[in-house]
Amino acid sequence: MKSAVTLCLVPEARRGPFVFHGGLEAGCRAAAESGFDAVEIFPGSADDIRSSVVRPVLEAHGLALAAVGTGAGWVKHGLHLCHADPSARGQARDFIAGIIDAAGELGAPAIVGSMQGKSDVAVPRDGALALLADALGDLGGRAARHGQPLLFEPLNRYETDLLNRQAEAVAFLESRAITGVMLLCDLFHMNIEEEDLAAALVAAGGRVGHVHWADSNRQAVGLGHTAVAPVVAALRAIHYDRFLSAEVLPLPSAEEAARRTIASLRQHVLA
Ligand code: LER
Ligand code: MN
Repeated sequence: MKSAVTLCLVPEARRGPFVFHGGLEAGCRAAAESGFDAVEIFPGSADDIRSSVVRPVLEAHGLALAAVGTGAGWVKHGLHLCHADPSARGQARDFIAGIIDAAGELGAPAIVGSMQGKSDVAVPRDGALALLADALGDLGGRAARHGQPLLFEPLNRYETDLLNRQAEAVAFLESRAITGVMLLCDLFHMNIEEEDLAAALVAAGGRVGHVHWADSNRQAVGLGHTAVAPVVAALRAIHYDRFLSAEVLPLPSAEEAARRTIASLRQHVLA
């Protein structure tokens, strides 16, 4: 398993669960100095992660790109895949597609988290799930053309009413024959929704494509009360060898969140 840390390039998301802010160069330098293998970037749009801009910075700091978030489509533009307005849904899909292509050129997958959306009075849950299935099928195929999975992230009930648990998401993908999509299992959301984090990971098995390595309070692992030893044992049991990415609040500071995350990885994963 490899380590990653979040780097947010979007001023509107400064209060979000991201460790580093303040630009690509400064964030990558801090990530490398902290000892991470990779960064997970939250860009304002595909334009922020042009290969000609990002690749030299990653190379200069010896970092990989773990994944790229698409949530700025929601945070900056109010777009999501189940929006009642077809033109907003189309723009949401185009926004994600642009990031899939730009991330793909850098050899990384894109994430669908908050861009999955939620139901509302105009789009009841069944209809929203049908829209989501159609979009994920299309975008999963696009990601596959880059040799990447599309990472779909079940979110907790306070963020969406669509798919909150890993098993629900797997059943959804399988029953609708959606290919090219893997799960992003965020330990913070799982702490709210799952009965047993380790059992949920084992059940998701080979569908687990990315992990957000966060404690119960969305701080660095070690600063909350999630028992991560069984989580790591579950990931080993399913032969998970991808990223553990610290999508956590920069508390008590970005540097300390990074330091505590690396310490948790040394204690539980690299030991
Ligand atoms: C994104 O990775 C995430 O976990 C969400 O909570 C963002 O809304
Ligand atoms: Mn997450």
